[in-house]
Amino acid sequence: MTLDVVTLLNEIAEIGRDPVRGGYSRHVYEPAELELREWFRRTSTGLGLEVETDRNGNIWAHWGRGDGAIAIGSHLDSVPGGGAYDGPLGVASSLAAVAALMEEGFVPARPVTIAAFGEEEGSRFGIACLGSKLMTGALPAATVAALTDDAGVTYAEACLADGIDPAGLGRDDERMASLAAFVELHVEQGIGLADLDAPVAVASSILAHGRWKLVFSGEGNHAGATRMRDRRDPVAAMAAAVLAAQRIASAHDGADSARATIGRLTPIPGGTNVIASRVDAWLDVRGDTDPQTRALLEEILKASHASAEEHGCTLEVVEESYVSTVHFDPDLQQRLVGALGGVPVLATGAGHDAGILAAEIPTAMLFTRNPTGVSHSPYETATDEDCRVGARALTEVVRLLTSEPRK
Ligand code: HGY
Ligand code: MN
Ligand code: MN
Repeated sequence: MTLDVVTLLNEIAEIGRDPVRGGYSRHVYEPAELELREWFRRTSTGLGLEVETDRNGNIWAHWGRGDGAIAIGSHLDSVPGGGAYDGPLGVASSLAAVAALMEEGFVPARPVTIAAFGEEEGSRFGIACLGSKLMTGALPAATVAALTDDAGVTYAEACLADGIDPAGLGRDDERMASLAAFVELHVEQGIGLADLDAPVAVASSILAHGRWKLVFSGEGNHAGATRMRDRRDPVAAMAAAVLAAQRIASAHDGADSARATIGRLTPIPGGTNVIASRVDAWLDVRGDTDPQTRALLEEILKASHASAEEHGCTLEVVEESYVSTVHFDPDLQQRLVGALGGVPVLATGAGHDAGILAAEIPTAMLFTRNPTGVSHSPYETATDEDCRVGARALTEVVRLLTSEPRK
């Protein structure tokens, strides 16, 4: 059976469209993401793969069973108002790659398994890569089970929607021992390949990155009756922190990579004629190394505390997640570059499940060209031709890695 990556993406093009934000909102265990899970299961079964949902909510489609497996795949969930490619391109390319090898009668000397990891974006529960972090034990099961979404639903409650028993969450030794390597294909989330005029790259590294919740507290009051000098307005305090983050990261983002973003904030209670009593803001900070990222964070937090004080407010900071710089396995990188005829090698500022698995097993990534570099936006794009070139590259990588029997 032939499966074309573009046709596969077209099959899911109407699932989870967001009429308000534009693009797609496919949040883990919500109806759209559940529909994508069913699509992945159905398509995999149709291909003759054996489908299994693990106890951490990751779905696996096995071509052969046993140890020494080569895993490929990505995720199906999106950011709020995200693009069509971030995640699903990797899953669809994996299905197309396996179908192409089956079609030509290739017999892999090792099992191949396609993974669709759960809650890669952290859009519903705040922390990214929950499926892979649970599986590797990078996060304790109890911590994940207790996370809540905006409506107060816990992860433990939400995962029941796909039949996951929260009692089974946690490090999956057996599965980790069965995997020899993981390769994640992803749309590039930058302009590197467009600049190089090349369709596919191999990844070298991921920036260190973390998320911090900043709670600015002041005094709720009346927008008309409260004199300006009497206010303790946390929104004003937060606004100065946003500008400080922008200024401080910009000053470091040159030869080194420094990124700081506040893209999500909630004023409480949130009325036009109400001075808020509190604002929750989430700060995303990234850098080349742990010391550089921590130094950037400290500088931003210093400015944020000063801003809170200036406005008569308090500031509480909670680290919600942190992942150190990832350097992908150099040997695997070189083997992939060689098998693909010398494609470019690129670093990325975006986090991935591959970055979590890299701490445990040889891991690599392929990037498919993104002509504008835009991602986490409805305007994320890739040409049909490049998607097909990417899927063929992944096919060659699977062929390479499964041509040698396991030792
Ligand atoms: O946030 C990230 O870097 C990723 O896209 N999850
Ligand atoms: Mn993403
Ligand atoms: Mn992604």
